[in-house]
Amino acid sequence: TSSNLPTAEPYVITTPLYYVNAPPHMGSAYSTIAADAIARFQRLLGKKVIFITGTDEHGEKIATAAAACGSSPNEHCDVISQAYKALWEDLDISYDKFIRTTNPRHEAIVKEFYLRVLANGDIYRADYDGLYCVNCEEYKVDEKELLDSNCCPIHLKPCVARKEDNYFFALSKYQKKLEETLEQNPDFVQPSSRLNEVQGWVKSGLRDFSISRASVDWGIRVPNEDKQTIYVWFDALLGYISALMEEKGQATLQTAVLSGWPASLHLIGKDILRFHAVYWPAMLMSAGLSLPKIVFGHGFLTKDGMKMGKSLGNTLEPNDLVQRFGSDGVRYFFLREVEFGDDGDYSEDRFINIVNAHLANTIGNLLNRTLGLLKKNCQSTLVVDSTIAAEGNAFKDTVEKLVEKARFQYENLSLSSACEAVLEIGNAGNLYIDEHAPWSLFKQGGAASEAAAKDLVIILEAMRIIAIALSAITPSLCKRIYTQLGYSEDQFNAATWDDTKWGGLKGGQIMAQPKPVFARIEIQMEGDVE
Ligand code: ME8
Repeated sequence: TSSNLPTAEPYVITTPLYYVNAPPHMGSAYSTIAADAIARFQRLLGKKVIFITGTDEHGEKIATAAAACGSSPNEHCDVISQAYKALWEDLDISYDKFIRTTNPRHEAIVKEFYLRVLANGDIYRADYDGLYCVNCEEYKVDEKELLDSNCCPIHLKPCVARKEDNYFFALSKYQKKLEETLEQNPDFVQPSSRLNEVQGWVKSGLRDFSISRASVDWGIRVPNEDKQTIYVWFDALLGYISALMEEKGQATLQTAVLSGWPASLHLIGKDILRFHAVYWPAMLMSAGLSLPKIVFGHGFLTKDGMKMGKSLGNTLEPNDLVQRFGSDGVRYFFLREVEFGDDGDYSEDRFINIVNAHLANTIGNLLNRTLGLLKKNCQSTLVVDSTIAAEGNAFKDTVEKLVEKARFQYENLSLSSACEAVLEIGNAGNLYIDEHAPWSLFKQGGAASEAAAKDLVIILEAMRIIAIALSAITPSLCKRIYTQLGYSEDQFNAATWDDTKWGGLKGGQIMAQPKPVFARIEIQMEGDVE
């Protein structure tokens, strides 16, 4: 029977599990938007996607943040974790699992994992003496990386000298295996410039790292120890596995792993590359679990050249952006404007220019003009199938090539180029309508009028294809386009990448009343009077 057939491997994609020391900012939103676009694209391809996000709630940094607000750590985590969920809702983030590391089921998984690594002989006790950055939650082993007065180069705050009796993970034992892994799987770390960086770290020699804290109370207890808690990173990374568990049933590594491990893609910022591409694979090897397939480290959103972040306080407020410009504008701008993998700077002028030019003009305006003409001349009804309308027409070939290009770029995680390819379809459509000028053909009547009616079908078919091919980037806008074309929301939700093939629109299909799908952002100049 069908239930005995092996199920296809799911596509498991993760964002970082964000610290709840402060509410989300545009940097956290950026990673999540990118992950969402990739998840949506994979769903279009027909994959069973498990999209994991969540919050990292233990450790010194969180305990300090809670105390500063006068809350208990638990209350504080509830509030901030909720703020993440609310923003994801406003940004149309289609996550499947939201894991909080204070979930008791996650804690059970962390302890089981710790005991496995211990049983494998990779945990020992020793004194640690070093410089610690609380904002990174990391001992700085390489003091050359620090700025003057032992300041952390990312957070610009002095690292503090710490001496503790801790448990250590024997990372150095995995040096050779990690070198081999990186050599044999050059796709493991992406983009490739980051692979070189990781190989450099590994080759320069790996040092064991401390995985417990005697000085921190807000954390998961080390099994059979009452004085030490597990280091946040030895806890949070396991969230990627525990998130896979069902809400009920046994909380064991085995059940979680069977639900979809290993991850297909960990999407992270380059600040936490060492944890994901060095520590995590070694931890997994020690516990006898498979490695994720790809770790992609994207760049930073910067402000005046410095990483935008909660600790520096130089952030851009995503809620504010969404309220002013809408989720589609925000998603589109960052995915289109920042070459995925590189750093990118935000400027409001640029934001408004790009979003208006691409979404309001190239796409929105073209759709609106075309539907207006169809209403006026054809009672909003398509005169013929789009396949017939496009017979022998080179425009169709152009669209097909661009769709192929977009797919290729999405598959390579080149999200900006994917947007570009889809927008090219819009540009081609604008060119086509301007060259053919159906509005004047309709005035001539007869055969000219028939040709004009076909031209409208051709443009609208291109719009339909855009609505699917861009739906991973701007889902709400694309849904509005699709329903303007006379489809239901359910039909939009059920569309797959196969539907980007030319020929979806059929003669007789009735379009909705034309109304703008994307409102131009009007700039309020300083000194403007209402
Ligand atoms: O590191 N530009 O959480 P975190 C782009 N809890 N992306 C940025 C960014 C910026 N300016 N600032 C932050 C942690 N990010 C750990 C992760 S995972 C098991 C534990 C994004 O809240 C980027 O993805 O500090 C970065 O890696 C992440 O937020 C750090 O989030």
